This record gives sequence, C-alpha cells and structure tokens, in this order.
Amino acid sequence: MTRDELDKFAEARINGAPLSDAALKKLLAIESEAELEKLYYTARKVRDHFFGNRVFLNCFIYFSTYCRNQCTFCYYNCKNKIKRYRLTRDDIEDICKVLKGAGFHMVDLTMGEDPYFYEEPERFVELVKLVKDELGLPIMISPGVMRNEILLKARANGANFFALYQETYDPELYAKLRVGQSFEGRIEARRFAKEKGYCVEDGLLTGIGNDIDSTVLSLRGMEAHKSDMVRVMTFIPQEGTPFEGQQQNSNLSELKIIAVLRLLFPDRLIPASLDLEGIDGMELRLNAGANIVTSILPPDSELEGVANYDRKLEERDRDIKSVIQRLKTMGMEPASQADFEKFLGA
Ligand code: SAM
Ligand code: MD0
Ligand code: SF4
Repeated sequence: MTRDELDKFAEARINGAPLSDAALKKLLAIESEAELEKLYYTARKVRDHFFGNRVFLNCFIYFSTYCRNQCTFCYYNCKNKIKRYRLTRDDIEDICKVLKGAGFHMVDLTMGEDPYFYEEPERFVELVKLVKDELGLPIMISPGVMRNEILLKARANGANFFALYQETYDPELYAKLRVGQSFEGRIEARRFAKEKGYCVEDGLLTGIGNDIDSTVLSLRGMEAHKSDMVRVMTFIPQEGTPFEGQQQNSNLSELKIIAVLRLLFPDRLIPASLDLEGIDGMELRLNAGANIVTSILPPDSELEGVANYDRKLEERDRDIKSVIQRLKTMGMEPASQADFEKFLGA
C-alpha cells in the first residue's frame, strides 16, 4: 500500500468501518519489516487522531503476592514455593506519600487471590478507601474474581477501573492456563463491573498456545464486551511453574497485536507495559499504537511486577521520571489529568 492508501485505511478505522476476520488474519500474518512498519504507522495515525502525542501513566502496586489459584503461566500460583509479601496499611500509607504529586493519572492496586482478603473482603475495600483518601486519584483494582457485592463496595469507596484479563477466548486453551477457574465467571465479573459504572480492562496472553485463528477469536471476544482498556502481553516463562521450560518468545506477536488492537479499538486505552521489556520495550509498544504506560513502580520501590522481565537484573528502570524523559525524546508527553478524567467519564 502507498502512504495515501494507508492514510485512507486509517481514516476508515477512525470512522468505525468494519474489519473482517480475513483482514485481521492477514494483518496478524505480516512478517516483513516494511509491511510491519506500515501496520505500526497506521496504528499510530489512528491513535494520534484520538489522543495526539499524549500518554497516560499508570502506577503499579502489587500489594499482596499470595494467591489461592494455580494459573500455569504465573510465578505467583499457589504451588510455587516462592517468597511472598502482603503490604500493611502503614506500608501503603508510606507509598502514597511518595506518590503524591509524582504525575500518575491512576494507581493500580493488584493482588493474587489472597485468602486474607478473600475471607474478609472489607480489608480490601479499606485499602481502596485509604489510597483514595490519600491521593484522590482514579484507582484501578486488579484483585481477581471477587463477589459482586465487594465490587460494589470498592466502587463506592473510590475504585474506578476493574482489570481482569481473560487471557484467551478459546475455552480449551483457557482451561490449560487458568486451571480450575470458570471461563464464564470471569466474563461475567467484567460485565457486572461495567454495568455498575466501572471502566473495565480485558487482556490476552500471546506466545502460549495461541495461533492466528485463536488470536482472532480472542480479539472478537474482547470486542463483544466493550472494554475500555484492552491489552496483550507476551508470556514470559517463570521459574518453578509448569511452563518454566517454554522458550522465551520474541515481542513480534505482541507488537502486531497491539497495532491490530488499535485498529479494532481506535479510541480505547491500550497499554505499553514496562513489565515485559522495560523502557526500551515501552518505546516499541507506543510506536505500535499503545497510549498508556503501565507497571510504572513507585520511586525506589522493591515491589514486584507480574511477569517481571527484570527479576534478575541489578538495575530497575521502572520509575515515572525515566518514563517521562523517554517520552520527551519520542516527541510525546504525559496527558493532563483532566483528559484522563474525561476518558473515565465518557
Ligand atoms: N490475580 C489477579 C488476576 O489474576 O486477575 C491479578 C493479577 S493479574 C494483573 C496478572 C496478569 O498478568 C495475568 O492476568 C496475565 O495476563 C499476566 N501475567 C501473569 N503471568 C505472566 C507471565 N508469566 N507472562 C506474561 N504475563 C503474565
Ligand atoms: C502491567 N504488571 O501492566 C502490570 C499488570 C495488572 N492490572 C497489570 C499485569 O504490566
Ligand atoms: Fe493468582 Fe492472578 Fe497469578 Fe492466577 S494470574 S496465579 S489468579 S496472581
């Protein structure tokens, strides 16, 4: 395609023209550098139409790494014999002090399905309220599948966004990834949250049992549920887990899926996660059409990420200052808080 044709393609996406399964498969099958560049160019064009050069910044707080589940891809599954932590109220208050005025648009409170909070979910609601009172910022919660009543209480106490990733919309693959967890129950939790006024985030894993056909199935699954934020993450093999020995995948499939997500969800949030390849990886993901940087840690933090590309590295570069510096070199900048609130309210 010529530049003119690419611009017309972008224009069609901006105007919501449909994309057929055949077209999606063709895009996902692209291999050549030149064709990939065209795909990313089109995705950026669509993103820039809605968001300009402005990027949102999400702070990540993994406040409990205990979990009752056995997801085969996850380091924190209950069968893995690892060191775990659960932050106290005081720890969280201290973190809020360093976050004040740092420039985040939202704070993501994530945990494993920790029995301590699942047995007495009020404890979780209190943490949401604490962070809201301390920072007054929008809050994302990523607590796993919680009872509807608790989702309502968290919402009433300041939670705005509910993140819960399906990983795949292929039920057979799902059963191998989220062992023993309900496929429908996960979809239903997001549906309920959305109905009750949350923004919701859905997500896919790539590089673990998915091919082009199942990726298209998953993209259509995400499309059906009207999520406000849609992500893809490359599976990173984790020590001590059933898929430990799987070969590390390249980022190519993730970057292509990010661009295709942008074409399918022109005005939604699409993350560039620091958890997979740090700040260099952030640049690639933004250039493929992403518009919110996630997994930024509080300054000098020793908290964990989820996939943790940097578990064994000496230096971590997951702080907001380094992110903003890099954005500037790319000709991008943090969006205003007002822009983020506008998105939440839309
Ligand atoms: N426990 C909650 C749950 O599972 O919904 C919250 C944690 S959730 C944010 C963890 C997400 O990180 C998973 O849904 C998965 O998409 C991603 N993830 C976990 N392990 C990963 C790995 N090894 N490589 C890539 N992504 C991973
Ligand atoms: C990330 N580590 O964005 C975070 C995490 C949970 N809501 C998000 C997977 O990469
Ligand atoms: Fe637990 Fe979430 Fe990891 Fe699954 S992905 S084992 S639910 S922390």
